[in-house]
Amino acid sequence: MRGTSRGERIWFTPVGLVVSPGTTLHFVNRDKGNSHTATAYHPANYDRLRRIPVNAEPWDTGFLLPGESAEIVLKVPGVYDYYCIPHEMAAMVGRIVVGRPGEAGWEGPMPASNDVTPEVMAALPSVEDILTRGRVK
Ligand SMILES: [Cu+2]
Repeated sequence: MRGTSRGERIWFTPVGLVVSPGTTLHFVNRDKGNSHTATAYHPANYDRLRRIPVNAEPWDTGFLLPGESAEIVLKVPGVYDYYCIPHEMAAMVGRIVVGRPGEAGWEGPMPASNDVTPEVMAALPSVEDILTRGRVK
């Protein structure tokens, strides 16, 4: 989680990442000027449409103050999209690919819907790009 000193721009970096199933991920707020969340798109989180694999556990870090962090473990293969609650409108979103397409149970990415804006969809790197580069800044 990053941001400019006056908060004109905020973002997740990397915005796209591929990991193996069972990897522990740390969300760290390195933005001195803002609190952020990393929140999975899922009905359990504010009744959003699911954008993680059907058998995956949804997560919501809650608000992380500057310097705070939270960790999650992603076990189910597939594509996970998440957002920052106060900054989703600024397209502060990210995508994690767990495993590779074709692995048992692999699911995603979810198609566009009325639940997310075109700006959010445009900010999510493609699965192909993430798989090719490993991490998208
Ligand atoms: Cu944020």
